[in-house]
Amino acid sequence: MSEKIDRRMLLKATAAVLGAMPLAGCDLASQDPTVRGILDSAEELTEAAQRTLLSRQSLAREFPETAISKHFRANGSDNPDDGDYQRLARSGFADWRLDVGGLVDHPLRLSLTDLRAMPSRTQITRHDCVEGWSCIGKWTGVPLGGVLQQAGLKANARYIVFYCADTFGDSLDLPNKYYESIDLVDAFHPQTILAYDMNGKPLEVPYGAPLRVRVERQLGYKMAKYVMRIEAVESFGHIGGGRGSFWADRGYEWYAGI
Ligand SMILES: Nc1nc2c(c(=O)[nH]1)N[C@H]1C(S)=C(S)[C@@H](COP(=O)(O)O)O[C@H]1N2
Ligand SMILES: [Mo]
Repeated sequence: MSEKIDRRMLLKATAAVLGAMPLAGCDLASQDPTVRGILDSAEELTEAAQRTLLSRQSLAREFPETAISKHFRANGSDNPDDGDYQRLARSGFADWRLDVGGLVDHPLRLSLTDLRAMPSRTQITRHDCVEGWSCIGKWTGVPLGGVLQQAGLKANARYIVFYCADTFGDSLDLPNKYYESIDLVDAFHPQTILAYDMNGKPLEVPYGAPLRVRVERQLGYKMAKYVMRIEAVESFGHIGGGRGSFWADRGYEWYAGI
């Protein structure tokens, strides 16, 4: 990733974290006294915000092979009974495709073969569930940042939403389809991957086959399993129950840092 892109990402992420106005990158706009004022005040705030962002960019602890849990607990959905998913699972996910769309220049439609041909990352990390249990697993997958760079994020993209195959829970008032979202700081974190292997084998159904998110600086519920579609958005108020996450809609934090 070039320095220029890094800085642009950081500025965009800063604006997102501060809830500030999106920063105009255009030279003409920055001559405008109003825009200039916004840019100046954003710069003053940037130092404090950057400290937070730098800590969020640090790596989660990685473990040796010997630390891998003998039994990794499966939680939440462990075998989606949704018809489309069951059909895809029966053919070993040969017909499964990951759709990448929303605020991108080049929407993508990727098969598992496509994903496996992209640069990968393997990491042995600890999964912490909000319920108080932890397991250590080895994950291999494609860095989400690489996929997003290939798709080309539009300037107003601020969050990445993951839409899952499973319907979980029986709330009558809220949509029950599992979904999650993260901001661009986490989306471009080097350990944020779309994992297709677990402990050196293709991800099994209880753990999110064929593809699940690993976002290692946050709690387990952020790590969407059974991912079918990724969408870059400016806001998520219109999605699900409006709080950007199946569990945030049910009272948990949207940002679940550990
Ligand atoms: N699609 C989907 N993703 C999900 C869930 C779920 O029910 N459906 N549960 C979440 C929770 S609460 C946790 S702790 C982890 C569990 O992952 P595991 O089954 O690999 O342990 O997945 C998260 N991602
Ligand atoms: Mo969890």
